[in-house]
Amino acid sequence: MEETIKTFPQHTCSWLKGKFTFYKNQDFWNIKKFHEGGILAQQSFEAQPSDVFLCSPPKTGTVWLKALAFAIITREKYDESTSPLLTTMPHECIPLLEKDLEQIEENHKNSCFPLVATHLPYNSLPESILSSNCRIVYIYRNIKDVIVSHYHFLREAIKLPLEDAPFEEAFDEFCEGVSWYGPYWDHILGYWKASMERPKIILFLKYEDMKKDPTDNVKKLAEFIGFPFTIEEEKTGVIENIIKLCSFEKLSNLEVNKSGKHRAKDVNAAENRIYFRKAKDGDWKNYFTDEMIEKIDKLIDEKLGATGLVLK
Ligand code: PAP
Repeated sequence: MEETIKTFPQHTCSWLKGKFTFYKNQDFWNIKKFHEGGILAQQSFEAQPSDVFLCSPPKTGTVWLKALAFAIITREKYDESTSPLLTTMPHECIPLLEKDLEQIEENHKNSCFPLVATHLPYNSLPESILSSNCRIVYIYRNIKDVIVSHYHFLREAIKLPLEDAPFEEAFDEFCEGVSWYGPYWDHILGYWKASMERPKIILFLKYEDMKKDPTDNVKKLAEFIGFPFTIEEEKTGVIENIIKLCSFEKLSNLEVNKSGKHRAKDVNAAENRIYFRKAKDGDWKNYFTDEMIEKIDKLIDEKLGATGLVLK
């Protein structure tokens, strides 16, 4: 398959000093190994109707959503002092469709663990997910903060110092649609259109809304994935405890997330700390010029204006 992927259109990021190449297939950009994993999943993955998919474009709050969903479904077994989240990076708690097919199949056979994560665009999801009517939770985020987060993540992934990574170039590239699993707006549009057609099986969450009202959003999430809170749980603070456990402050200060590595056995294993940067709404204001603001706002109006989603 590697040879096939090499024939896809390619883009090497010059601002990353040529150390990072995206390939385009099925209308989205990705690195080789995740295209490979996505294609493999399309060819062989058999979803079960009880599977719940946590879907997102990168840098929109995936780690947070995974931690919350994991804490929700395991709350009878663990509490905030015994949760595996205290010692395991949230990405490692939930298998990724593009990477962990064996583990997902194992879960199908030997457990009733329903969660699977993916960054794949809606149109590239394996057919069995759609035909099995699996529930899908989708998280998205203000595009400007996503651009900044994406910039730092790629820069850190190849260990490029800040002063050597021109933000303007990264910004222009993102606006051209070249980003991890991008174009970002197409990713959102795909899931949004599907959610209009199948509202009962796709839940849309917004990063900024989750910050503003975590309790309401966590309740919504728990109900949607089939693990609603009881009145007794609400009264005894179970929701608040889950929110605290999964907060940026808590997770980013855990030893595993400060010094551990994600997929430690992989040659290019990323450090967990790069998944926990600032988690600040509006950090983009420290990076964007007036010209950039105008350009991105116009682009988003053009691409997503009709959806009514607020991304600015
Ligand atoms: P991924 O797609 O590479 O897994 P993802 O988790 O979607 O990344 O997004 C990372 C962002 O979520 C980071 O944002 P920043 O760069 O603007 O800081 C990261 O800091 C933020 N983040 C990580 N954990 C949490 C959390 N528990 N609550 C809120 N935001 C978080």
